[in-house]
Amino acid sequence: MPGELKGTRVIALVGPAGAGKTGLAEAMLFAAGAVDRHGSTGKGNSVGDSSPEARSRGGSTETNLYNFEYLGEKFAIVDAPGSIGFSSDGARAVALADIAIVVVDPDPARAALAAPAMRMLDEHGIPHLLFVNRIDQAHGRIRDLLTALQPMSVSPLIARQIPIREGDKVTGFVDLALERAFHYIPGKPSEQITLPSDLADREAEARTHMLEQLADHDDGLLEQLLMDQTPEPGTIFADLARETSDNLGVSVLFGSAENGWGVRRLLKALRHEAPGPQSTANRLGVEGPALHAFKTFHGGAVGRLVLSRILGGKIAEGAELRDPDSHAIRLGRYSPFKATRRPKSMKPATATSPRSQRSIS
Ligand SMILES: Nc1nc2c(ncn2[C@@H]2O[C@H](COP(=O)(O)OP(=O)(O)OP(=O)(O)O)[C@@H](O)[C@H]2O)c(=O)[nH]1
Ligand SMILES: [Mg+2]
Repeated sequence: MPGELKGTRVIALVGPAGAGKTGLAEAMLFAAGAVDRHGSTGKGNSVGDSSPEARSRGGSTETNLYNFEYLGEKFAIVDAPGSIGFSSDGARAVALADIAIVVVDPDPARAALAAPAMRMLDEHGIPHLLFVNRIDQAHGRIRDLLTALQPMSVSPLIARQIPIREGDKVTGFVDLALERAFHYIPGKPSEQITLPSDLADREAEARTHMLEQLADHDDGLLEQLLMDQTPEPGTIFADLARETSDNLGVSVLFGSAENGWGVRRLLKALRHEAPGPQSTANRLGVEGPALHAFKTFHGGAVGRLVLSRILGGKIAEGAELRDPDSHAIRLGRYSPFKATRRPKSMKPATATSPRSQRSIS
């Protein structure tokens, strides 16, 4: 499309405190090759939560920002604190994201904790997925979790995977779109295996349910299903992408941030299905270049540092901007968001000059 905005896609991680958002960001950075060690917030060696406050509290106290490239495409992550006392810190940045991932615990008894995040995403019309984390600790059925979560979502939840279990433990998953089974390997990409024969009926039932959900918004697919034809994977993935971008359905994937399980599958889903900056510009009613500030730091040698996302085109240093009340503001020094590295010091990113802007564009 001519004039379509391209560039870094911004992913927000939201959900209850302790669900594993900062851990998932770490796992995504590691799986994408942005960092060479898979740290953990539990062990105090994660890229995010590097401030003394977050380390001693054992949870995020402010929003962590990261960026990475995956298979040649650029992404930034906004990792918002889940704890109520700190949740306002991430709200503005989350509202500017192209897509959000709601990170939840597999225990249905804790499902209600995801309600505030799900409500906020629905209210703002922000496309989102659900990632059921801590699958290494899951005991119950994912179906029961989805039944508990569904009332919190305006759109239907679409299970895209079913678990493979050995005894009580989840040891892998079947991707329902690809009809491929994978076995988790700690610290390594999952290995493809043949679909366990005892899962064949369950897989067929779950896949049919997923396809029927997609057919609610795709007459061609509905016709194929009625005629007992097997749809092409391309059709299924295009429908899944549209369900997400148009807020028609919420894809559900699962895994374990701590073990890196299901994280490459999640990255691939984001790569193929996350909407880009143009959708967000449309959602926010942005026409032409606009700078959206989401956090301001004042004081000391820093002067004023404004973290912002630029949408709608380039903005030069020194440009005159208008605030929502049409007051003129001169843009100071501008510094693009630097590549994420494991922090050497415990300090968050700081600016080098007064009135700096740091932007994701
Ligand atoms: N067993 C297990 N533990 C996990 C997993 N993911 C995260 N954890 C642990 O859960 C705890 C909380 O993880 P965080 O990533 O800090 O959670 P968070 O969602 O960022 O929490 P807030 O920042 O407070 O909102 C840490 O001790 C992690 O090591 C997982 O997949 N399996
Ligand atoms: Mg966190």
